[in-house]
Amino acid sequence: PPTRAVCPGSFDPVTLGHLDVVRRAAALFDEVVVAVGVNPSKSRLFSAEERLSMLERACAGIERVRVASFTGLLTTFCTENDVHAIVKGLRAGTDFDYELPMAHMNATLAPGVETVYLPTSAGWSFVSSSLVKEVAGFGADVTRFVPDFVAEALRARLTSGDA
Ligand code: COD
Repeated sequence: PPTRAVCPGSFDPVTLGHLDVVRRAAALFDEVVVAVGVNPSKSRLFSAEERLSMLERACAGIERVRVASFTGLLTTFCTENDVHAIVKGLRAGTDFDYELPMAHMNATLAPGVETVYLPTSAGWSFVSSSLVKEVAGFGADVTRFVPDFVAEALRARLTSGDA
């Protein structure tokens, strides 16, 4: 049977670090679903619809990748979509400390769904959605860290006064 993995995240917004992990996951599995977790109790800069449409545009050229969103548990999404692996990127030890309990929890909730970690590519090791938002908010050029249209969306959102 085909192997199917999920790359889950908040993607608020998608960065070139995320896309690097997605591309590398696509080389390892038959199909990769990039899934935006929608948690209405968390405040985000971009709405779920905006995050999804930015991801769709960013992933359009990557073969064997599709984009989806989910509410509720990641493991429910995995079971319902016949996903066998959860792929996460690790930037530093702090990512590992945050991710390991989630891997154990997810493995307990959905036995058989494995979590697979990919070490960040060195060039993206310091790139996170939150730092990109912070420096973009101070007017820095973030086109080195996110797709051009995401940089434009950040500029529009962070200078419009409604952030
Ligand atoms: N290089 C490599 N990897 C990176 C980089 C980079 N520069 N930047 C981010 N990543 C990786 C992150 O390590 C992460 O694996 C992934 O990309 C997504 O990152 P974010 O920040 O967009 O997303 P998170 O960490 O906020 O996503 C959290 C989830 C939505 C996956 C999580 O909260 C979840 O599963 N929620 C659903 C509810 C649920 O099931 N909860 C119980 C979990 S046990």
